[in-house]
Amino acid sequence: MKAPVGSKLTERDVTPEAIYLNRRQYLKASAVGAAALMAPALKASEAAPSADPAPLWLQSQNKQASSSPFSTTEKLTPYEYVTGYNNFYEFGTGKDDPEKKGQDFKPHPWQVTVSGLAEGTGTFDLEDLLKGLAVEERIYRLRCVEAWSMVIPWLGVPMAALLKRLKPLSSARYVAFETVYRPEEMPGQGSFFAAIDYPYVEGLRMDEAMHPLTLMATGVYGRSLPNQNGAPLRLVVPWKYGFKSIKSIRKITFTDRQPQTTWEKANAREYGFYANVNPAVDHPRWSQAEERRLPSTLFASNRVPTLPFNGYADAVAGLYQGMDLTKYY
Ligand SMILES: Nc1nc2c(c(=O)[nH]1)N[C@H]1C(S)=C(S)[C@@H](COP(=O)(O)O)O[C@H]1N2
Ligand SMILES: [Mo]
Repeated sequence: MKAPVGSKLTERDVTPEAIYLNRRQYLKASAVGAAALMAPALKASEAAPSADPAPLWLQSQNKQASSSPFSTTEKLTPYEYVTGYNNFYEFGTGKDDPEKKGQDFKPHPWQVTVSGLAEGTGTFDLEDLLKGLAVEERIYRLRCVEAWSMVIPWLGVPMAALLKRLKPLSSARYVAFETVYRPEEMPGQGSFFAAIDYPYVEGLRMDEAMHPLTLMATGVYGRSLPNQNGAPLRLVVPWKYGFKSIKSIRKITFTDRQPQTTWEKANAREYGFYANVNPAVDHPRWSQAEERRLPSTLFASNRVPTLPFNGYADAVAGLYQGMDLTKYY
């Protein structure tokens, strides 16, 4: 296996979770309440691991992250699982393919093309797109439609802050996202037997995209995103199944029509546009009532009940008032 681009260490050599856990101990010991919440989440002395291959501007923006009151206090899923058990079919369908086969992918330099119903259309360098936006740490549950889940400490900017600077027109009712298409760096995209169409596409209703919980992630576990987690920029929508959280975003399009999404195109009966986590609506081939909270083993399967909207119902159920969620799954 190759080391990450621009470094001699592999991610596992640097045990960032140890750094992370130390910091949490420190936060607990030093202060409580609002003051602690406002403190920078990452101290200079606890810099991202040296394996972080991102450009310095991004490392430094991520390092200034502040903690968020939206974070869960549940036990974090270990770094090895967050970065070693992934779905990123562009690199293969095995859970360890993205880490193993994703290391030749080059997420820098990066540009994002914005089009459609907005004033701020054009192609932007990632640095300019993110400039001046405050990064937050958000510890969220991630619930995959396959019925496993993790607790992940993301870094990122509120999607609303990013989209507002693109000045969407009032006629924009949806926002669509597209993953980069680079078959030469993403072996799954070139595969003749690909399970899904590429580029991967996703979308949100505008009010979902602007919701305060919706994050444009730029990092995880105190460092910039590893390739397998969707470097350099990926969506995180914690109340929806994981497949909505599109990785390595290259295009953003504002539109007045509900965008097509990859998994709906692949199998509309099994995967809908909304994809809100819902224990009451089973997948046609399995129950969604419970999930395996990773790590789970043969002896400790770690089953926990799945909660409506993945536990974020208080914050988001209002977005779907009057909608039949068995129909709009
Ligand atoms: N471009 C792209 N984005 C993607 C996927 C993918 O295959 N390709 N998989 C999705 C699925 S099914 C899940 S569960 C999450 C997994 O994110 P993680 O690997 O960072 O935990 O990414 C989502 N985003
Ligand atoms: Mo998923």
